[in-house]
Amino acid sequence: MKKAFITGINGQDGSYLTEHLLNSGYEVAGLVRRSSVSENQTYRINHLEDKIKTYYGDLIDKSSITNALKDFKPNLIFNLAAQSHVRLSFDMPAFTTQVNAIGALNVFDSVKEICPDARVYQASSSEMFGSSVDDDNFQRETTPMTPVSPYGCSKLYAYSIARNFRKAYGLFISNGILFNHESPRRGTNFVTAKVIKGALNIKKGYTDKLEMGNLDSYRDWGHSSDYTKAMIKLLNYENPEDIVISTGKAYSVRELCEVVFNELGLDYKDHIVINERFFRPQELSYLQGDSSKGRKMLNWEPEFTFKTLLSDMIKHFEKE
Ligand code: NAP
Ligand code: F7E
Repeated sequence: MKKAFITGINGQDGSYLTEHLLNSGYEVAGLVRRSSVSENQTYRINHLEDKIKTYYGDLIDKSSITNALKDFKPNLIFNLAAQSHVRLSFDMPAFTTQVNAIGALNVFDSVKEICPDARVYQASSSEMFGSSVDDDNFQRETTPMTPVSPYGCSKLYAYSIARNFRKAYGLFISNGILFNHESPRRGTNFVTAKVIKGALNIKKGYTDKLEMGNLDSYRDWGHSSDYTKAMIKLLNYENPEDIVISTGKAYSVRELCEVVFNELGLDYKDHIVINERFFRPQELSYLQGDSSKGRKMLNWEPEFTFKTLLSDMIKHFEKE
């Protein structure tokens, strides 16, 4: 049986990835940080508790990674752990860099020492493109990377050191350059889940306002369940590769608000209040991914559209 090890197993992507891997017959283990309220931290994977093995550890503590790899002996390693919130990366730039950049280096260095034949997935991000957009309004594998946040800079380091370890030491490390992806399991301080929760609270009469930041940025939003399937396909591809995964369609945050509020019979203009607190010191204005290389290579297509993604999330948050 093939064995997969996931850092960030209890995150949004980690939980979907674990389900897909178990359904395909993999044995799965993952790294979980120590938390003072552990039952809240593992809510996304509690339903899988009996089927997986977890190790306490932290990307900043390399010995915790090497000990887990020595014990579990995986064939596949998915490095998903990160401080993944872009605006918060401006408040915690050093911590974000320690976890996302040095943490990734700790993973690759551990693989080199303990299991150099294992295949490694690095969770790279469209945030690495920053202010670069090709003339046709898309970002793709060849688009220059000019990140505009501490998060984007930290992910660019991890992406680059992954490529360096691939060439220098012959390790099988692939970068999945994923555009925004959401789900009912998305953290509620990311914009899709925040707008949906906020609109539902207004509909239920709990409040009348929702405070938001910049409504004029554009994102290419897909579903985490679709994107985690692409991660597995990427590690089962014959060579290590760097590929973009996206839907290819961009919408503004304003359009997101319009669709969600309309769906609930509300007008977003009556309820949204702009608060500077939610703006970033530097904004990434436009993301739209061209994933034609990955679609062809991996025979992958997303099942969810922008509208069905939002419906799936609304249905979930309505029950809360
Ligand atoms: P997420 O829900 O925030 O999950 C992040 C995971 O990393 C959580 O399990 C978290 O554990 C863990 N973690 C954080 N710091 C850690 C540390 N120091 N040591 C060990 N584990 C740590 O993020 P996601 O949406 O699933 O994203 C997965 C990965 O893809 C991340 O690397 C993210 O940066 C990247 N990515 C995401 C998107 C997207 O749109 N979702 C797009 C491109 C790339 P705790 O619960 O303990 O915090
Ligand atoms: O913001 C705007 C905000 O925080 C999206 C992460 O998964 O994708 C994600 O990063 C947009 C931005 O995601 C609010 O300014 C307006 O333009 O949902 P977000 P993100 O920053 O794009 C990338 C690819 C990753 O890799 C990251 O890990 O929405 N926006 N008002 C707001 N955003 C938030 N969070 N809250 C607001 O009130």
